Amino acid sequence: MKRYLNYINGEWVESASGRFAVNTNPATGEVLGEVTQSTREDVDRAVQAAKQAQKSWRLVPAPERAEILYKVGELLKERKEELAQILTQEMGKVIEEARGEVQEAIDMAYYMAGEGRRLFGDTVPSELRNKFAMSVRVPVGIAGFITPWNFPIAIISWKSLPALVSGNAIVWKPASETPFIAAEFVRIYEQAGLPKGLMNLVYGSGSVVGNAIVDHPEIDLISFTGSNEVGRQINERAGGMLKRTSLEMGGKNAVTVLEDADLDLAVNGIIWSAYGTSGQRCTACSRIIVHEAVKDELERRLLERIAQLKLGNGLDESVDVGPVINRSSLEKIDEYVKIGLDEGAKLLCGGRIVTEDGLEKGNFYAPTLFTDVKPDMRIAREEIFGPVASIIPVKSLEEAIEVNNSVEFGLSSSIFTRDINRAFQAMQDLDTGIVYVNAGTTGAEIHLPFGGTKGTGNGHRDSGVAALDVYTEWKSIYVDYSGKLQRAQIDNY
Ligand code: UN1
Repeated sequence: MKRYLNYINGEWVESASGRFAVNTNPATGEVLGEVTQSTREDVDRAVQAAKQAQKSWRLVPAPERAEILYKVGELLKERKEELAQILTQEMGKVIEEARGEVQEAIDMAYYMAGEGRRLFGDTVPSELRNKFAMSVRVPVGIAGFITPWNFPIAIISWKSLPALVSGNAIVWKPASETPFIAAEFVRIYEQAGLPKGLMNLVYGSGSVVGNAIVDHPEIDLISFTGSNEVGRQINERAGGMLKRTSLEMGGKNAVTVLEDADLDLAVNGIIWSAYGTSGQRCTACSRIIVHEAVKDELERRLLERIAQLKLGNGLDESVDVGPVINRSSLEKIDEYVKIGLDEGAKLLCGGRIVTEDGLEKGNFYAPTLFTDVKPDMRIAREEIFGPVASIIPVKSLEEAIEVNNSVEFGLSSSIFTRDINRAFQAMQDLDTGIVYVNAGTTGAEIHLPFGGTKGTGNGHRDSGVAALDVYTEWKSIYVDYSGKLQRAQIDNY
């Protein structure tokens, strides 16, 4: 059986705990290998290595650091197909989407490598004569990463590439469900020539390894993507130590379909964003807010399309919807369907765990659609993270926006309309970090900021140039070349 070990200070090492956890394929239940389970001491060793390595890394010119990122991009590109296969086997998403996810990491590598020659600060006039003023970005120090299984290579690329190009070192705990792709990503850094100690991988549970990262006094910042519940705990623990936290959490994203929309296009956008990745994206569409004039027609077309979706092992190119990540997720989704039925929502299709056609060994849930859902029902407010969408009828654009904004999350939203005035009204009033017009709620590109308002995050952004704000401190520098004491705010007035 394949064994996966920690990567600390440039060495693949087993935890002293001697414990291993098995990793399985969610489509087949097959055991893929086992993974070392770490302790607080392992985290501390990783932090000491990171500290040592960061001392010299911060002095390496950023364009030189970026050379390694270009190499990472090249290696990812060369190994794209192989990485996509690994990703599908341990995470379950269909192979086409897995390729897309690896591409997201490639894009991020080249984009952040370009930052090596930018990392812009400001040069501004001083208010005094013969005095020079500028601000530069400097690394924060050691970044602790806790990342999820749903985008196991894209999300770590959003975090690690900007962190490294700006001169930080990393201690990373990947999700327990996706350890293999994590190891491959680290191997790519290794092959690209990243100096030892800058990228440390520590496997284990959130309660041991995750907490050890959050609590470690020498880790300067935490970047986390995952559930709200865990994000809040992290923020409380880290907040007391005045650590910077960048949190990317839940979503309850809606597609709004107005009465003038191109319905075929809207259906395509909804199917892709509600049932793609089996609904396990933070950006997934889980609410469909529809103008009552087109509700029946939209339902009819959606049902027709859902009936054609093929469930199965994501390695099969003809499959549209893969499994969900594990048994407990399957049960949680099923529980939400029961809650929806109890609340009086009307089930149009799906609503069950699939056990036929040889799928019984995997975690398959039938694509599910509810209608006549009220905005205050739990299925319309809470994140389900599975292939379940709810139709909520409304009478106007204003009502649609109100419903869209009524949830605690604010990640992504979308509107289908042909009316430019109403499209702009929506862009202005939809309270989410990402807004799409005439496209579904998924598909963010890496050179734009990724993140959300309200309960989705705490004001930071992953990816885009905004990511640099997470991994750098501003240093303001004044150079007085007048040769005398000049007092700001005094001598010039
Ligand atoms: C996520 O679900 O956490 O915009 C990330 C998208 C992808 C990233 C999703 N590019 O759907």
